[in-house]
Amino acid sequence: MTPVRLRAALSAALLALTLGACSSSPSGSPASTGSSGPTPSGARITIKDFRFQPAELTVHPGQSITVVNEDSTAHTVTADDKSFDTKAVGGGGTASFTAPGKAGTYPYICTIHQYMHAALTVS
Ligand SMILES: [Cu+2]
Repeated sequence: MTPVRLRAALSAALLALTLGACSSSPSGSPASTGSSGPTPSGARITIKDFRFQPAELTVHPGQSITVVNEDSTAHTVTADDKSFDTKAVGGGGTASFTAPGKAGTYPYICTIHQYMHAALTVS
């Protein structure tokens, strides 16, 4: 091997090393940080014993929310500002509504039992 060829071979080897190091560097999966944000899907409000559960629910704008009435009497999920209203959901019944498109906290009540209240947060 002539010195020139040797140098060429060496630099080729170096190049390969460098490329190898590069391509195998930080291409790992972007560590999915178990975001403790709002549940993206399957949002649900359960009504039981004249109470909304959870009392505070956070959803995305426009998200669909299922309301499950586990009581034997009818209830409603009605925003104070009327931005959503399931109307009466019969005992054992299910309804759904769409969260407002605007971020904010929306207190709501059951219009039949107005001491029942809770809040929906859109963010
Ligand atoms: Cu009620």
